[in-house]
Amino acid sequence: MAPTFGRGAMTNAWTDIKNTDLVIVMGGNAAEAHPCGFKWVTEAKARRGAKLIVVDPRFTRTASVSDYYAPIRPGTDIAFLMGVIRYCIANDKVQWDYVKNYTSAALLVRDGFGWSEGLFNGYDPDKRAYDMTEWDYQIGEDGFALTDPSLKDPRCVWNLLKAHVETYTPEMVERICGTPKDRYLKICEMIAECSAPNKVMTSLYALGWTQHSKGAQNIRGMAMLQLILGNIGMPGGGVNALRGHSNIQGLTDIGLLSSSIPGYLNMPTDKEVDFTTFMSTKLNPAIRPGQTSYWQNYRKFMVSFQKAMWGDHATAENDWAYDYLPKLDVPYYDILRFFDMMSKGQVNLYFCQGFNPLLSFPNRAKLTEALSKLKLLVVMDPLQTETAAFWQNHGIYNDVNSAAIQTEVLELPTTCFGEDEGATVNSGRWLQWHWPGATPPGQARADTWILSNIFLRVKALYEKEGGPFPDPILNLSWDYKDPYEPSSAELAREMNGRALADLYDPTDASKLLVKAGAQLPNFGVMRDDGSTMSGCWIYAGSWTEDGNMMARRDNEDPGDVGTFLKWTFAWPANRRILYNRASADLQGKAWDPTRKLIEWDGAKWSGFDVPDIAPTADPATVMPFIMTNEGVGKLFSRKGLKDGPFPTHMEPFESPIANVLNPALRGNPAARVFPDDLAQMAAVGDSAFPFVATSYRLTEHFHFWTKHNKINAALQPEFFVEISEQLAAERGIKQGGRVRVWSKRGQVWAVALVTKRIKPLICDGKTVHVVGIPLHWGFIGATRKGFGPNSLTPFVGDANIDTPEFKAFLVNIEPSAGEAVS
Ligand SMILES: Nc1nc2c(c(=O)[nH]1)N[C@H]1C(S)=C(S)[C@@H](COP(=O)(O)OP(=O)(O)OC[C@H]3O[C@@H](n4cnc5c(=O)[nH]c(N)nc54)[C@H](O)[C@@H]3O)O[C@H]1N2
Ligand SMILES: Nc1nc2c(c(=O)[nH]1)N[C@H]1C(S)=C(S)[C@@H](COP(=O)(O)OP(=O)(O)OC[C@H]3O[C@@H](n4cnc5c(=O)[nH]c(N)nc54)[C@H](O)[C@@H]3O)O[C@H]1N2
Ligand SMILES: [Mo]
Repeated sequence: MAPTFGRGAMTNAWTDIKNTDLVIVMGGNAAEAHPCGFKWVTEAKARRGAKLIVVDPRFTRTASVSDYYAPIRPGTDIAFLMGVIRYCIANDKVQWDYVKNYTSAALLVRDGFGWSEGLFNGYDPDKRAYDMTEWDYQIGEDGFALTDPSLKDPRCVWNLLKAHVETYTPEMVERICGTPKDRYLKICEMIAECSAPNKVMTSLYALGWTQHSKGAQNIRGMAMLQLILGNIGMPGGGVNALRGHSNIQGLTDIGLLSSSIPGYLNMPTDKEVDFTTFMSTKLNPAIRPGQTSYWQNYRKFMVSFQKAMWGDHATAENDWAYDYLPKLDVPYYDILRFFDMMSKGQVNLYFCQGFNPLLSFPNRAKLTEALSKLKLLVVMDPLQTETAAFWQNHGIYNDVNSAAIQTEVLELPTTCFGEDEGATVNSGRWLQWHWPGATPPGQARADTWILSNIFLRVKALYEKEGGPFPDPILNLSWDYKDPYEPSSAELAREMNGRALADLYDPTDASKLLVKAGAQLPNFGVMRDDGSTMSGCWIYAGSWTEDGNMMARRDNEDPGDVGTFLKWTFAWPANRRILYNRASADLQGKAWDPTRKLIEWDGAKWSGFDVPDIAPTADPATVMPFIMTNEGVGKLFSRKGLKDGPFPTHMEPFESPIANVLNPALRGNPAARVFPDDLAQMAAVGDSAFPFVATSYRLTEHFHFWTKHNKINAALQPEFFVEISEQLAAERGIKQGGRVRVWSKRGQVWAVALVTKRIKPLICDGKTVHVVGIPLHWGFIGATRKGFGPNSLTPFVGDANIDTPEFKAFLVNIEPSAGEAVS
């Protein structure tokens, strides 16, 4: 979403779903994986007569309450979505005023950009990468992108998009996706209606889209469609990324991914030798006149972060302690790369905190090999995990030679999130403060206690023994009442940030805005001269001089639009619907008077949400997508994604049919794949692995930890796989019988669930069977011992963020010894 809208977060809020006319759940199964949030879909259906469409390889529990369902072959959503865009353009179902003004449709693209046979220009097969030079606008002498507002120029984004989607005819969509043409066209028709300014669709997705080697492009397909329909910024609209773990949104916000710093700032690379070089690519000038291009403030957030980290040791003279930051020598250390290094013996110590990779990461045989090569594995978890016990032999369920494994394993029992105080950030970016629900048992200690103790001991060692560059550790700000256990309140206040000197209004030097030592009211007051500090700029406003905004529980909702501005705090700046300026037209009036959110009164913006635009920004000049350089939503992502400015159909790495656009392509041509892993993948159309497998969750379990709970264990006691009646008949498999399922990387045994919920699909003239594999079993806990999909899954990820390709791979299946159980 960031390459399209400017921010990578769910655009709207859970409570806003009630405002929609049409919900499309594609690439997720919200009724099962987000049952609480799904109640807002039920509200929209019951109160507004909203319709629900589900597109999923399986007829899920979400599908069972839908108005319209269509099946799709795993890993083919781009073809489907590009086909819907083609349909909208061909049938003039476009919200033209929105597209012309609020998207990049009119911008002109360089002549060198083009595509053929499933590849864009500039592809180098040896590097598995594109040269992106030509993926850019034509820039005029004034530094701004050239445009053709009449949309006649063949090089304008709109005409390029129109030509690009021409391939995806209904026949082509059916051929690639296996979705019957009549079902597909009915869905096109339902979606296209939402191009009217007073009709709005919302998209709910999760892993059915992300866990593919082209996951980011799946999401971009929907982001572009929603721009064409004029549904971004609208109440009841948006692209809603439904997050997973209760605080996974918080995890990305505070920079726990190896390539980021809190607030979506970039971790420097080793080529960025000093702060000036680092900042030189982050100046973000506006590329159209008069636009906000808010990332121009980057330096303020970066310097404030450095001040939060190193306080008085971060000065103008030492480049704000830029040298203290680690520098990346590769784009990032994602988990696939890290485990690959571990499997090659390049890692000695692995600290595994709140994570059970032996079950949750792909190609378990490789993970076991990798963990066996460590000297020390430290597991911080409230529960026993399979990862901590990877060296134990559990028969077929974990068939290892324990005597041959030399890794030392230390388990540090932690508290569980339910026993802690703090904020959990939900998908809708709400930071909701919570209080401990129970007292931690036994020797369990909070994660902060464990990490603080380790830090203070490492620091003491550096103090005693020195080292090549101890400064980042010795000088780290650690200003807590109890240094051995900083409180959640102290950490939250630090993330919000405070003034380090009196802050005066830059336009009126006599006006004191914030006095030294006070909590910052918002990120608008941050400075790049060292006079402010903030651990995570987007959280500014969450703990102000008025107290803990995240603990607020006032459910007042003027206008009944579901924004609830006094309930907790939402980043950024308590906005509930991102890009909400786009809910109004060029005069600043709501497109749909029944969906009024914010409006322009001739002097300023106001309404039921915090405006996502400067309060006095003229509606005719300043466009709504303030985080992009263009000010508009991007139909052409320029160099934003490694695998192309438009989404193009790519097969999964393991696929039953060749890419119909270019049979020579394998998977995503720009995805990184390690050579040993490629050798472990089935060939395209491999007759030894004829079936497509996908993996997913069940509502009765949460990953691998609820199997410790007897009630959940009783509800879903045993590992099974789902297959169609046709596949069962073809292979002589009985309902409830035992089966063996194997891929090129491993095998599992399971109970067969023969179901009408999965049907064979016809793709490129070939019958394709889908095998469904749920996620939740292992060899520890109260359930029966079992397996999960990851003994089978391939070790490859998305080209842009390396989320593993868990949702589409090849397997074989046969009946196995053992009695039928039901
Ligand atoms: N009860 C419960 N709830 C959970 C979790 C849990 O373990 N248990 N886990 C949480 C976490 S961390 C996450 S990330 C979320 C995940 O939330 P979801 O993504 O909704 O969950 P999944 O069941 O993994 O996958 C969703 C659906 O994607 C479909 N699918 C597979 N491949 C494709 C494809 O190529 N295209 C399309 N259109 N659909 C496809 C699957 O059939 C499945 O129905 O759930 C969260 N909520
Ligand atoms: N094939 C396939 N594989 C998948 C997926 C899929 O759909 N298909 N989904 C993927 C996704 S989206 C996810 S999120 C992963 C989930 O994979 P994991 O995150 O590995 O699974 P969990 O069981 O949720 O592990 C979280 C651990 O955190 C512990 N924990 C709970 N509270 C605390 C705490 O306060 N402190 C500490 N230190 N620990 C705590 C729990 O006891 C648990 O052991 O699986 C991924 N793997
Ligand atoms: Mo997740």
